[in-house]
Amino acid sequence: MSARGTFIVIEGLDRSGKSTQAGIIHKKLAERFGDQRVKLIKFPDRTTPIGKMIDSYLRSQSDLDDQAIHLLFSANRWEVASSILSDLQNGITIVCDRYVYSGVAFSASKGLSFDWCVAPDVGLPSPDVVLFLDISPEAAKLRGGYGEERYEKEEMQRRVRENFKQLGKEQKTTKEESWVEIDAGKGLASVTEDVWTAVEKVMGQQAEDVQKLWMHRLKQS
Ligand code: Z5A
Ligand code: MG
Repeated sequence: MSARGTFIVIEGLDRSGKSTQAGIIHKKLAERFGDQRVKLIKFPDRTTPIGKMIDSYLRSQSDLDDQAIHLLFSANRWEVASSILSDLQNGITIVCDRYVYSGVAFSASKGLSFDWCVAPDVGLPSPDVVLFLDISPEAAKLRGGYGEERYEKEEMQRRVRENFKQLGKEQKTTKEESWVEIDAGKGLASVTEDVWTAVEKVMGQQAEDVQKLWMHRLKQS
């Protein structure tokens, strides 16, 4: 059993229930280990100066080149990377609502190359598990429809889903961190049960050192 915290990432399509599940896991873990031992974080973090630029872009209140917004999303993670690392090392478990996988899946769906999209996130703290909430764009749409933000269009969501699946495939090959696909189209109780089963499986099983994400990609080039 490792003394450091576990880094749990929740990813998935829009309306797949990421924020709902992140909240539930955070609550359950806090009940089990205490409030001080578990933190809930979310990307984009719209509260920082970089996050405010992202928020304005997502609401179509400002325009940016695809490359520029991609780098801002990554910088928004780097600005808290050292605090994630120190929390994990201090035994705090982190539940993270979206991470690098959203970064690559969304930007690549706009036509940027996969490798280019991956590069700025290389070296960030590596999650111990990625719970990918999978849902068809049609089923997601039934959950109140897509909102008003820039990427909330069915066609784009379809391409984003393919990109997530590609990342999952690569993850399984490299075994760098574990990728668990969860059918998020089911009812809330059933999805919650599947998510909790996956969380319980990884809690405390991680290596003592936090790995740096996707470092093997640097060695390839
Ligand atoms: N983005 C990016 O491009 N690059 C990056 O690096 C990052 C993000 C990090 C904003 O993200 C955008 O940023 C996003 C990706 C891009 N683009 N889009 N589009 P965001 O995280 O701020 O988006 P959000 O609006 O907060 O979350 P969401 O993805 O749309 O929703 P969700 O968190 O997955 O779902 P939810 O809010 O938990 O649930 C949605 C509804 O479904 C709600 O009414 C629930 O009560 C209901 N629900 C939940 N679970 C169920 C089940 N099982 N059954 C039925 N109903 C359910
Ligand atoms: Mg959300």
